[in-house]
Amino acid sequence: MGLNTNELIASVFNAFNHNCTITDIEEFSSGHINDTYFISTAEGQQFVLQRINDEVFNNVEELVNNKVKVSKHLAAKIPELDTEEKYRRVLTFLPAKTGAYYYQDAFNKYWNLTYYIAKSVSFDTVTNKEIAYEGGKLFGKFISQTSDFDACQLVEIIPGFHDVPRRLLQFEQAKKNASAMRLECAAYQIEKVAALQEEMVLLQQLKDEGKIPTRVTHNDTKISNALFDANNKGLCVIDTDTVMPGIVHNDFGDAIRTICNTAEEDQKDLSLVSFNVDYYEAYLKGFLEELRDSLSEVEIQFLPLGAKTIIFIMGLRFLTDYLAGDVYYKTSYDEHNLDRAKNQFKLIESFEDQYNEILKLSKSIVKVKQL
Ligand code: GN1
Ligand code: MG
Repeated sequence: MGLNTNELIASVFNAFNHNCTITDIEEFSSGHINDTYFISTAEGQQFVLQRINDEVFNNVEELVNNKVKVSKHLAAKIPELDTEEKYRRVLTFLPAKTGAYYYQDAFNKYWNLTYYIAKSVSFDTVTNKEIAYEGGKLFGKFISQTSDFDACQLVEIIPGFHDVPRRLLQFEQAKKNASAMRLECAAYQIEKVAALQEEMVLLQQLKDEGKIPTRVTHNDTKISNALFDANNKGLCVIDTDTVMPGIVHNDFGDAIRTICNTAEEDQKDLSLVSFNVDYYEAYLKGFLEELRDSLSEVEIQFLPLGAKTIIFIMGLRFLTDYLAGDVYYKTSYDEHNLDRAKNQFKLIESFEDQYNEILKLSKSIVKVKQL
């Protein structure tokens, strides 16, 4: 990173309200959208400074408002904890010296600052059931603790974020404008979209018909957005950029998509990609332990479809971006988005191969609820 970038970051950091002196800056490379920096200070306090991508998010002030409101709501749920522990359980935003929870730099770019959550670990892939179970509890708790927060107070930051018919329209548009070469390379995945789409619009229909309720949902519950403590117990949900009104299936599904994939989402060697049903069971158990009483039977019944739909949506979005010429997600090489799409469609095939087993798990849980 060049000196100018560091100077810019330091000046942005100093525009926020804290009494710390910056000593070191390190870039985190994991997100696909924002730029994220880890800040160390002479006082020992560590921070996470983020430049928000204003092409993806065109209403950054509302986005920050959403995040801060939800964080304050969650912090109010744990009055018994001391401040230090509270900061480890809930993402805490710091205001800028202007009083706003964001800062706009000289290039009109928006930034926000949070405390770094100390003594925490995160996972890109899961290798044991315990993490899957704890992840289920953590994301389940996020939904249960926000269930008394009026979702209407949140702005729909990316309209139709998980709306399959809308995503399909974007895909059709990208297909029309795509190069012949990219269309050819993606031919198999394009066929998969056509084969799956009828089933994949069902959840949106149920939502539109009011058969599935709208709640506060996180909408980016990939397992790397869950932090765990040194004993692998769930600690804190991070990256609340997309917190908005949604259905429970979004959060269930995106966690399952990443927990049950035996490989990372851009693994090119598809023989390594398969769906781990044991982790599905462990996650489902943890998730329902926190949420079961507040979910309707219809919500529980459609959880497996929720998982399949979210895997499909991600495959579709990566594919759409590939066809559109890589305009949305950060990519490290030419075929990166195509590799991500191939990975997700392979995961769906493995999910389908084990569908009966997955359905049985959900059914046995619904039965237990009825007893
Ligand atoms: C994006 O930037 P990141 O990694 O938090 C995307 C999510 C996808 C995810 C796939 C606003 O999230 O929807 O699930 O990549 N966020 C947005 O890894 O599009
Ligand atoms: Mg995100």
